[in-house]
Amino acid sequence: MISEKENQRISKFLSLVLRHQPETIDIGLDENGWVDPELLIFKMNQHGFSITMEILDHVVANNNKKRFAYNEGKTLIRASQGHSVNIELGYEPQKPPEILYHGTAERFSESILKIGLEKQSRQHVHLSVEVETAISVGKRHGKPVIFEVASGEMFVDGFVFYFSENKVWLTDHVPVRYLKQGLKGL
Ligand code: HQG
Repeated sequence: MISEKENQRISKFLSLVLRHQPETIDIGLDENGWVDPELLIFKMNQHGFSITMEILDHVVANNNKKRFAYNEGKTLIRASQGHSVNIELGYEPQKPPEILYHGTAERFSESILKIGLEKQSRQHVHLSVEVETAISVGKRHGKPVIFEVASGEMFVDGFVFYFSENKVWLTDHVPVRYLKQGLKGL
């Protein structure tokens, strides 16, 4: 169908327009982040891509983190998390596991240990069940460090957690008292 390289190129561009800058191709997202896939294809093709519904299906199905999802009738498409644009994902609050992980770069540790985990430009702080996921997320920013988050305790204390369709845990802020830096053996 398309090469892995092309798959990644389209996927990266979809992340850009569906999470951060829909105006790049002159589309708007609705209040829940959705857009009509036909319109998305049309606009992408006006901006140097050559994609079809089959290709979009392929990218959605084969994305390594399942970043994009259709609604039930496949009349809409959106990114399942990771937005910096202000949209309401509409996930129901969920009880998280006792421990979750956040991977970041060493140079951010000092600030994180002072003020906790902030969502920065995104809409949520992103946490994972698997420590391996946190390590690879941390590596994107530099020399990785891992924080263990006492998410079970946070939940008991009234903090709200969401679980995205592609299995990323989301919350607004993690205060320092729920954080523990480092992992045995890392
Ligand atoms: C750091 C990827 C200083 C935070 C992943 C992170 C994820 C602080 C950076 C998703 C801080 C923000 C999100 C503080 C947080 N002081 N630095 N107080 N609080 N930070 O990219 O979590 O591949 O916005 O640790 O899988 O790295 O894009 O967030 O290093 O789920 O689909 O500020 O992106 O998914 O960076 O990554 P990001 P993230 P995709």
